[in-house]
Amino acid sequence: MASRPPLKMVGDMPLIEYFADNWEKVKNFQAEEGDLLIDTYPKSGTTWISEIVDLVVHDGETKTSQRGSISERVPFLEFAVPDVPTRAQKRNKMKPPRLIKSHLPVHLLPESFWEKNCKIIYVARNPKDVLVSFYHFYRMAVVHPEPGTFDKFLHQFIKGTVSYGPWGAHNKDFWKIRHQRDILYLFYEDMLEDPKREIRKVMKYVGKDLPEDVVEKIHQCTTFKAMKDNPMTNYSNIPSSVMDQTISPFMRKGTCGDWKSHFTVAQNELFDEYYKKEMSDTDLTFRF
Ligand code: PPS
Repeated sequence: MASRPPLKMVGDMPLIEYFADNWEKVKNFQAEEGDLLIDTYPKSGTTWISEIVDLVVHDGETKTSQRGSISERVPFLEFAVPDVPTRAQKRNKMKPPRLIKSHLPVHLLPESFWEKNCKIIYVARNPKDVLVSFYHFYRMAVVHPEPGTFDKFLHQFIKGTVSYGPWGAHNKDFWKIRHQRDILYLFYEDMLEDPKREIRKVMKYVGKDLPEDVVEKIHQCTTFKAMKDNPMTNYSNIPSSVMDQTISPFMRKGTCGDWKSHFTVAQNELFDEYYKKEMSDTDLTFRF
């Protein structure tokens, strides 16, 4: 496959070129009543929450969660890459509740999600760890442009010229409408702090009352180690010509605070300035 094409604009958002070329289909996607959308800014815990939600809606049944890779069970709405199945056909045949993954911001989501009042689970993560995770993802996934140095990527992230655009607006826009649209807004750092508490929030949101041993089982199946070792969740099914996990594994660190081993003092000061400005018009806060 042709690698590292430049990002292409979709409206005001820079996007992976292959995804942008598939835009008409994405825009016209017909969500159905009962569909549940998992939305995040990239690298915020999408795969983790997807596995949790799939297990919760299937009552913690691990046989069911082993029925296919995470991209088959929770198809990625805007995904389109040569040589990798899009799962769109499979998605269209899925029985409700269909679980769908997307990284699209509020203003670019297909209208049908709002028209059909679909449930939405959003996961947010502190932007320093998002940036680090995204940088390593750019390095290993050739659908992105070359990231260059960490410093160059940090400046692009601050400018909002990375794939899916600015981190701040993405997180703030879902935060703003979370009550009005009944969105379950979760934080990666909370999931690390008390995974079972967050699993119970998902259960409540999707109307499941599962016994304690099942909650424990879901927790055990969705630890970083379990998901890193599980071929259904670690993306080992994606050809190495697309995602080279020898450069950086998809399941990389799974922690809070890895940014401290990447940022220089000057980069941290610059980023803090950006963060302060970005968050001056919201009550949304993050833990680092
Ligand atoms: S993507 O490509 O945008 O869909 O990536 P996404 O899944 O949102 O984010 C990947 C980061 O999430 C970490 N991860 C986890 N952390 C803790 N526990 C579990 N179970 C887990 N599963 C995935 C993954 O390691 C990436 O973060 P980094 O910081 O790079 O390790």
